[in-house]
Amino acid sequence: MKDDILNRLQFSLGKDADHASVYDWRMAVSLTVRDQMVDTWFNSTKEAYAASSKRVYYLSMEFLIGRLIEDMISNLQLEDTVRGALTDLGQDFDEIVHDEPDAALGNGGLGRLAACFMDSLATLGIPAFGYGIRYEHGLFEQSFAQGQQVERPETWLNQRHAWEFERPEVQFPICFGGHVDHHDGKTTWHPSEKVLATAYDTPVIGWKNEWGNTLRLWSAEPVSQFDLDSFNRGDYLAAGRSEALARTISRVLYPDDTTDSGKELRLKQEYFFTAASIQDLMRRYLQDHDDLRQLPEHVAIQLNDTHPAIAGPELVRVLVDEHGIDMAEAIPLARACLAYTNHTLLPEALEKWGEWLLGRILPRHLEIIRIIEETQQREHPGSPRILEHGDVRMGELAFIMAHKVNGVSALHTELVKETVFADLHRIHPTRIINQTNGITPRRWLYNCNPGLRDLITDAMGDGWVADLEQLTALKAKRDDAAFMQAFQASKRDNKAALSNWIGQTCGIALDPDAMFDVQIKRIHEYKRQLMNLLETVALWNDMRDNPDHDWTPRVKIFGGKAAPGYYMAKDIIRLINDVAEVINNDPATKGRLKIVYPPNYNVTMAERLIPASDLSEQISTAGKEASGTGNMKFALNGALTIGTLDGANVEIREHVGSENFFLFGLTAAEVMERRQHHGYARAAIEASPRLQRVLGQIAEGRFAPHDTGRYHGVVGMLYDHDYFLVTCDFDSYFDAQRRADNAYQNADNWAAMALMNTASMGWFSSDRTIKGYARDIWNAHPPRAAMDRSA
Ligand code: 26W
Repeated sequence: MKDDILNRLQFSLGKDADHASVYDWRMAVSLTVRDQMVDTWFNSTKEAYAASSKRVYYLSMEFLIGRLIEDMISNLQLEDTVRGALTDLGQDFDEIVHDEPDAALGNGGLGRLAACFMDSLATLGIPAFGYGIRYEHGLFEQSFAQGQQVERPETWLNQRHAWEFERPEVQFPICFGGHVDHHDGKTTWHPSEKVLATAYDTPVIGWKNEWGNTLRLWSAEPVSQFDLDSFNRGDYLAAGRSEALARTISRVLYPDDTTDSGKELRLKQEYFFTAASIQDLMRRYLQDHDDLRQLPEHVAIQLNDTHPAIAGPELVRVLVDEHGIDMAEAIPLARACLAYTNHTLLPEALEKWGEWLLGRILPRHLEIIRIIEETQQREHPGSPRILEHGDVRMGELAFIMAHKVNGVSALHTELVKETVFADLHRIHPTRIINQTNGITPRRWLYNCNPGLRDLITDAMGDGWVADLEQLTALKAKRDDAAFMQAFQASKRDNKAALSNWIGQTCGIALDPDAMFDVQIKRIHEYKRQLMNLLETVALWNDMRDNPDHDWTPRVKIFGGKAAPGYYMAKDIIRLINDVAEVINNDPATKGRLKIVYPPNYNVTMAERLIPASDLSEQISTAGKEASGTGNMKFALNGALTIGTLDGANVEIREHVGSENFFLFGLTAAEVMERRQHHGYARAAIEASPRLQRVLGQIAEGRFAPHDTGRYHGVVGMLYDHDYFLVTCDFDSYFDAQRRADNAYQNADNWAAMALMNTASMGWFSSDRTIKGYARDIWNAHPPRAAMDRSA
């Protein structure tokens, strides 16, 4: 290993050890490790061809990968080897690992789920491709100026990306605009604009390097690089115009995670990667097959939400216009290949494109959508329409063009059947199924929590890493004092390490024995960071009013970005920082209460915060969080959940036991019922003196003395609107927090509850989730029976 690293340093980086920077060492290590996986990758591809296996194609606008270096090293079981080699070379493994920028090609839950799924598909040995966009700029960098979020372009590609292979030979033309003409039964699309999609491949190697799949990300390139005539005329801007325009398509990730921007460029991004992916999978299929009617036997396409829903019309277009299959046959043929996952019920997140816009950008597709609509209406008169009020509704299109539609938690799937797709569910009663989300235990325990990992592996071997339900064996350790001692110590060590990091990065001193209460996720009103903040102020008031009480010291940690155009979310960020400024400098509650909000929350920060957490905040308004996956990561790492009966919280509580979960709040049904009562917010506030006092303090500018009116909007919203029932759940939430305080006072009992969480989270492995998709949707299997863990 040592020689290989030095070799790469010399011949790939052109550096000798004495002059190498951390970047150089990281690249040398990464390239050396990458060398070790290429065989597996090649052999897997060959095996899939040899077995003419069915392939899974996971189409997603987002892959929230984070860093890859640790994942690659541990999946190849090379950690000790690399650590040893670097030590011999006088280099620090952790410093080198931390030098890698996050690949932040996603907004939040949907993007991270796609990344976890890729790891599980490879670990299970199921032949698969992830298809997405190679954004030049991922999710923006967040910093705070006077407590307010500031966005700056993210720059992960300013450095070479060690893990990707450019594939200049894999390039497809992508067309836009123009018009369509029909001559004697033949349809021809005459596009007005064309760009090229070039592939960049990242190998996805499973646990223990047994199988390798590919993440293929498309980058937009101009058909013609450079307009020499304009240049010679001195019109330099014109010379580069077509290039700039083409590259715009894969320039940047849209930072909205719940609001449909409706922007033309977003539609072009969605079609760009979808069309490139379909051309690529068709090319691969036709290499070994010539009868397209067998396509569904060999191709399973999963649509990660509606963002790639244009795949339906695009596949039909290719089958009909390029392969001469009859429209009436092409539609069911395409449907048999396609499946769609819904990740949200929020009306503003359900994509719909103006018919005029979609018709202008994709004229042939609008024609095909009209035919799909007619076919659906003919086969199911009165069925909900795709085309409505001049809009193309992508949810209805995805549903109608999919043979299976799934929700991402048991509760969410029921709500999908009862609300957003109720009418389509009545017409197609077997199409909607549930596949509760999961997380990869490789990244979210094995890599991010080495202390707990080693404790578990010493106790039961490492079988759990690829078979997480083995963790149930840990329940027997509850009465093993030595084990429980070590279990508590590993959490304490993580908290001490985090306290150091927070000290360095935020300049705030933390007490590692305090309860670390953490809420990390995108900022959104339905996730109710505001309710957490209000409870914190109420606790502060009580601590000041009752200084002699034996308070459980509490550290409130927030992390999360707001979509740049989401002003209420930005006000909530500012309020959290303003309140932190006052409370953190209040001598009356020094050592008892601290608020920390490290800027630029991302995957790597989650890996740092979650292993050091005691309490996991999963407090969304019931019926609004489709699943959540952070909730699973916390529980797996021995944090207790305070939460509502929402999304996957319901199933987590069923698995860990209600006695090991701090439940509060209205249920989804009660939320719907309460909304019928006009003035429910005011009534709730009047019924809660504690809440009233807190809202009064915020409204009068207690946390913004130089701008007292700063939060009139936020408080006014709670009194007059409060759509997410913060006011109605506040007291129940406050009481649950006090129950957590009391429980934390008994460290051994808390540790026992934490152990029950870790031991009971095996079912929430994304390996289990992917096995469900493979069984119930894709009918896909690992070609290598040995790896067929679905048996
Ligand atoms: C069109 C803009 C846009 C972009 C992204 C709308 C909606 C989205 C995503 C669907 C939002 C998202 O990330 N949803 C989250 O998906 C997770 C994975 O299934 C769930 O665990 C979360 O509950 C859900 O909010």
